[in-house]
Amino acid sequence: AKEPVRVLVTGAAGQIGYALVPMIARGVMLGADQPVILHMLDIPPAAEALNGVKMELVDAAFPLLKGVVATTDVVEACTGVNIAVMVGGFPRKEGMERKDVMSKNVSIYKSQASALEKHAAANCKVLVVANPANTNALILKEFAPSIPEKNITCLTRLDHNRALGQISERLDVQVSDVKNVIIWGNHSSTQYPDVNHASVKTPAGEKPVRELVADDEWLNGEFITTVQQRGAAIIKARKFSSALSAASSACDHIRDWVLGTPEGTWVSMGVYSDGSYNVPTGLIYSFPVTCKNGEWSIVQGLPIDEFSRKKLDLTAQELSEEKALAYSCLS
Ligand code: NAX
Repeated sequence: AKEPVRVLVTGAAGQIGYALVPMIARGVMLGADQPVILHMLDIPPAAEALNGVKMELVDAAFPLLKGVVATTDVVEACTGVNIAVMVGGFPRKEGMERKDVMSKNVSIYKSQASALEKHAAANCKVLVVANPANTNALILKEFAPSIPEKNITCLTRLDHNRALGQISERLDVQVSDVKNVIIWGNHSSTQYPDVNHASVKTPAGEKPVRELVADDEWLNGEFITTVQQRGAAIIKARKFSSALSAASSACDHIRDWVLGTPEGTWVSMGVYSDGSYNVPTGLIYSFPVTCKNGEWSIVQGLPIDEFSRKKLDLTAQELSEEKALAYSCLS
């Protein structure tokens, strides 16, 4: 039998946490043959609710779940973890300045970076979900210098999956037959959902999405804004932000990273830029990646047209500004 993998979920008493922990305990993230021990962290005001989540995990009698740590102590939470899913953060409340929200999250991610660096298992893989996701991940990277930068990522898979969903609905095809969309850049409304290299499996073989949709106006307009603004549309409809789709996409992100992407398929992940596609280094930016043997690599050599170039640069620009704002909170 396999040794259990320890998975940390921060903000585990929140909405995404509540959807995510049962998925992990059922094997959705790491496979149906992989036992897990869940580490759940939240802050003291949420301690009682967190304990309620722990009670429900016990009550669900998940065969793969070999233990649960529920704590408000960041050191206890981080000790020995192999995977860390960082969902906890400070939300933007009405009337708050961007700088104030950034400042709260910078201090959270700075201290959690140190705890992970000191106490997590060697080679721990980190996924930051909490917003501003790319910049929180960058702060975590800066303050955990001994964790390899390849191990620190942020979630743009939800945006990627939203793009697949929109194409599938538009063409009335199975979502599993659509592949290789790309989310470039920031997990924000400047992200660029790109279908220029995406394809659909048809009885006549793989066909480009652009050819099948045959409506560049929609693909360059409404499709992009729908994906960019989907989070707001969910809040409007549900009165709460996306939770089940965020949790499911976080599982997809980790599963593909650990177990690999299928041959011929790529996914989107926020990773530390190495300058590929002339994206500035020093940013956590979403790229198309393939994964093998527990490592991601950026898909190289895709042609970028002028329309796309502008959009790649715009979202990079926003990330540079967020980075500057985050650094101004440190001093
Ligand atoms: P909730 O407010 O329901 O839950 C957040 C939880 O984090 C709360 O239980 C809170 O007590 C806890 N928390 C706060 N500070 C903490 C700290 N220092 N250490 C540990 N826990 C802490 O928010 P939820 O809807 O679950 O969303 C969580 C985060 O995901 C938010 O930042 C949200 O903006 C972000 N999202 C990111 C997405 C992505 O694709 N990257 C999509 C979904 C979501 O909007």
